[in-house]
Amino acid sequence: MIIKDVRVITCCPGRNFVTLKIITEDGTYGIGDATVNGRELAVETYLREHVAPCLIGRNAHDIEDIWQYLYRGVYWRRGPINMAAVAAVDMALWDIKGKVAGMPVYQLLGGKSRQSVMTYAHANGDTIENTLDMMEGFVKQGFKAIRLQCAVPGMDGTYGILGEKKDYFEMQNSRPLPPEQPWSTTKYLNNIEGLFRAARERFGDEIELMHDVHSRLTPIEAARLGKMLEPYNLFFLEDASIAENQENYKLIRQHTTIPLALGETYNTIWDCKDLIQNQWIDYIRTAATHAGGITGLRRISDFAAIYNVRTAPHGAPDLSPICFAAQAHVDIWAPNFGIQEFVGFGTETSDEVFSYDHSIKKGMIQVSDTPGLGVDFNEEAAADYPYNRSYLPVSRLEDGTLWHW
Ligand code: CS2
Ligand code: MG
Repeated sequence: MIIKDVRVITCCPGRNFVTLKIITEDGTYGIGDATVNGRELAVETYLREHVAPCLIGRNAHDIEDIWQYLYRGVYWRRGPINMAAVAAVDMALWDIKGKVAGMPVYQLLGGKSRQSVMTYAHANGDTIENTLDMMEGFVKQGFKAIRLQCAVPGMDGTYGILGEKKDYFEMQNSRPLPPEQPWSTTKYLNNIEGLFRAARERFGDEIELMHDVHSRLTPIEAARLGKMLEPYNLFFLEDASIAENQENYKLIRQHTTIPLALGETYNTIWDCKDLIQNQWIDYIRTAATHAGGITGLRRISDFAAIYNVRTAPHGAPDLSPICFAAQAHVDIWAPNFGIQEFVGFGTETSDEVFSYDHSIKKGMIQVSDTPGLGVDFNEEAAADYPYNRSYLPVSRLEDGTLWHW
């Protein structure tokens, strides 16, 4: 299975995605996702100029050796660009191995630990009522877990809701430069409890609830929020505070029993080592695309299992359907799987470019049995959607200080 060709394609069917295609001598190919939101061309260039030439002539079956070659072998370890490239190669090689074996990737990992994969949907609204109306739609579809985000009164645009358009913040429309949004911790903390109180009043105690703080609180503020939300039994509180210094979570943990989730921006097992081995978190949210592919996630998952930490992979729309497929295989295998974030398979235009054999029923992913990852990429269709520079917003405190977004 000698690698003969490596192609990198960046397209924008509704939002930007970087896709890697590895083709072997006999024409078998595998695909991987290398999207780094807002920095797509950095990873595209890295893959094309630095990684692709090193892959030609290697045996596509040597997934582990190629992973180590691209990680240890580059000297510059870790980092989002490097690790997204490693991830894309890794996914593509697992895809090829599955196709050659005639098995879905989860079988190669050791088989299923469950029949389907539980997900949580996102309800975002400009008011508590609108957020809960959106939640009702998901409850009717059968989702058993919902993340709630609500605009903060008195602030123009909040994480989850963007400005007057009230569009979902993740959708890159036309943003030639990063939009700026104000942030007030005081206003946020004065309002957030009302959202969860109203959700429990309207939907009862069985539905699982989660919330993403997007790292905007200091550790002691996060501890206060955890205590405040304890009565509403959240499944988890995500990114309550920045954890560049992982010890921040020791402080949060000392004050609250709310389950904590973190890790969507982490790139390797080393980034989550202290959080996991000190049991400062309950869910590790590393994504296949950003933490070294299926090989990276599998390693993190096994390490986390020792400390009773479960997995909850990042599933935002800036991860392509290829990442989604890769994670679905890891999710159905991982003995310590927790929950999968799910915001749909994509948009109408992205469906022209990506096709997938996975489906969702009542909030549960039915993982494909197609050999490989069960996802495909149409290069011709992608050519109709060229790259369109776009950025995530940035946050500023009301006095102008740049804040965490
Ligand atoms: C968010 C992300 O889904 C989430 O939990 O935190 O969507 C995040 O904003 C984006 O992935 C950033 O690229
Ligand atoms: Mg998040």
